[in-house]
Amino acid sequence: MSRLENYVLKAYNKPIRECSDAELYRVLLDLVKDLGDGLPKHTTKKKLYYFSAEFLIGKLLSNNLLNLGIYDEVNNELIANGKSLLDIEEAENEPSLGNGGLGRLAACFMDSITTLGINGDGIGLNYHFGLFQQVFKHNNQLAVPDPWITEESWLNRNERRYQVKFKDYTFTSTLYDIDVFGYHHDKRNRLRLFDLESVTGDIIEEGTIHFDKSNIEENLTLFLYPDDSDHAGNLLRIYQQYFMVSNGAQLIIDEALDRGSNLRDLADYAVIQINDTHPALVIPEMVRLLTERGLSFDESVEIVRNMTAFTNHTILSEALEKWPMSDLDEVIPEIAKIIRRLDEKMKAEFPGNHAVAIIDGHGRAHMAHMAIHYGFSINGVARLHSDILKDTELRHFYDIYPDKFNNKTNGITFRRWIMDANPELADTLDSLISPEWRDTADLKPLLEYKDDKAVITKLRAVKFNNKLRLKKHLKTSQGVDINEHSIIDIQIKRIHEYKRQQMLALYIIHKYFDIKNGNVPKTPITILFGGKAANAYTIARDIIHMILTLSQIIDNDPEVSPHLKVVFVENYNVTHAQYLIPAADISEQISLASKEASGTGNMKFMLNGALTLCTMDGANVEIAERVGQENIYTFGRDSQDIVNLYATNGYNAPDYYYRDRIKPLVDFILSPGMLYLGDEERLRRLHHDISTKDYFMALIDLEEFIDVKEKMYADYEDHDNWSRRTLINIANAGYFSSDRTINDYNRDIWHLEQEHQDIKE
Ligand code: Z2T
Repeated sequence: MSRLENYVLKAYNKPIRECSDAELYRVLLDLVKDLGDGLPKHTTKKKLYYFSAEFLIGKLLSNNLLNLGIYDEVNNELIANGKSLLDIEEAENEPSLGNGGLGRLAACFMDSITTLGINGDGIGLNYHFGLFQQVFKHNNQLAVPDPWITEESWLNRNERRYQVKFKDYTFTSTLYDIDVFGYHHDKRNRLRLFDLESVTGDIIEEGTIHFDKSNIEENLTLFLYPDDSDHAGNLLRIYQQYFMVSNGAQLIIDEALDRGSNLRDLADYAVIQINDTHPALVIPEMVRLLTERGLSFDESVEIVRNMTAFTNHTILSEALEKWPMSDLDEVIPEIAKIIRRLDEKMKAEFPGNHAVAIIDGHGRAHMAHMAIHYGFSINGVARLHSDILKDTELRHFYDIYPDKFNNKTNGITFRRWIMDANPELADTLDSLISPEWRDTADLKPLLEYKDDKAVITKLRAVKFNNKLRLKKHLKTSQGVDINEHSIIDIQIKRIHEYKRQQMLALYIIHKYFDIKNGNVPKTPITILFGGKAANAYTIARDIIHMILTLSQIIDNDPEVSPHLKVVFVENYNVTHAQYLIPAADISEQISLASKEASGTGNMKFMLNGALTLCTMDGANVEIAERVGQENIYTFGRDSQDIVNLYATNGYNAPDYYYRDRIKPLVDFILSPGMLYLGDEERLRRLHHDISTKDYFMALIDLEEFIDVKEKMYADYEDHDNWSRRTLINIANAGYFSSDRTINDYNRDIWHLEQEHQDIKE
């Protein structure tokens, strides 16, 4: 009897084929957890702690089976019994414990850390409600709570508890662990998610996200903040952050003592990577804990400095956290005191250098500044971004600490983003270049086939099958029909003005006019958007509304709809991404240059054989460098231009709005058809914003964008050459494996030994 049959029989006393998908999900969950418990523990002295407010892990079942090396075995057995893993995974809720790129990066990193045999845990919070679920009603985004935790889940209750002291409360935490398995590796790591017993979810009214923000006891870990690099935080956010880092710091000390540390040598036992500033309070907290245990302040500060490294993920100033000292005094007065001492210490060392102060002239504490002074490393997430930090945003810090600055270009885990999301492409690669790429991420050998007609044809067939799979998925998930023979052109990411979804919408208006004028595209075009807007970010919600209304106008127009379709995927998340990305022909990476720190969707599309349409921003620069100008479409002002325009106030939206090719497109937002179907207030506000302010300069690159898109669609008609270029993109994607990124972090920052004990099948 097989392992699975055995588990099923024990649980339900019946054979596999008589079980429901939900029953099989439960059994597989138990089976994987038991397998995990049987794996050996790490034994190294030094351990990594990756602190992050977000871990956007996505569904775990098939990924865990894959990493444990039993995916095929289990899948085949299920198929033989008339079941399918894909259907079974429908029973799993997606844990959406992240907003976007930053949280997903943390999840990819945990996969790679474990796969590379590094002893490292993730430290975070067990939010009872993940990022809100997006529902469209009357072409508007509504935010509905996401109670993702069910009776059976990947969470394992841990008996560890810690006291966390605030001015008005002392809480006792609870801890939940989620196992992280490495691919072809036999030692697991864990996500350590701290929680509070008194948070129950009872204070949520059915279907709303309103709750009593002053009731800290009942809502501290209730919600993930729906912010993606904008909008100020508040007291509850300080509560969350301190709760996370205090638990994490206590855990580090306990585990280090267990492994033989005497605290003076703590930096030999632990290294902390802080994922943007959300966990920066770990610095004063660790100082507090060490001084409480008898070390001097200066000694403690040096230990903490030697064990803490900081990653910056944005230059948008709204997202650089600055806490009013008065707020810190109100919530965590002891920590506020330590921050004042850290500020004095640094001011004594750099007198008169106001640009690098922790506490500024308005009494606000700059979390990034604290993390740079009192850590040993600061890195950006793509080469261009790291250069901008050095030259512009953090240049005063670069002047005093040149050696702390380094770059770590982001990456993505190939386990989820090709093996799991695109099995047909993965199998095709196996047959062409041998399955070794699954361990090395080396796809370069594929280049040998770039002029092989049969291979090119095969890649095209794989892409078509993935379009069919997406078609089926969209039909069942939102009742939408797409044409599998159309060009699939996708922009999926958080909705933000700097990412310029509004610019793509203006292109669509151009195309709509063009088709009305009789210029029908040879191949029909489907443009898909996906992404959530922070609910308080009005203009972002207006952009969603505009696109939904526009798509309705196109659907209703029989002259246009056979040639152009616009779909806004509802509730975009990791699960949807895994269907969308493999089906794409065109990857839209059109942020205003200098604003997108890296991007990681760009890498996922490239790996899955889409061609990139992009500005020279974030990691797009490095993608272009690797594939060569013939295999990518770039346009628009470069980051130096844009940085200069901001510095000199040199952009004036009306200069562009009144151009002949632009004004009719923007004005269509207020056309009778749009106003008839849409919400006048939203449309007027958006039109006014774009034509008078356009803070993120959607209009500056619009004409070039239209021209390059037309060229791209025309080039698509040379099918063989197009597919040949997708092959070149896939072959050059190896650099963007997060295994490479993590190797770089380890070589330059963490210096941990890797335990190599492969469980190769
Ligand atoms: C986020 O997803 C990102 C940056 C943030 O700055 C916050 C959030 Cl929630 C505070 C993104 C960047 O926008 C993106 O360019 C980058 O690829 C990603 O982080 C991972 O580094």
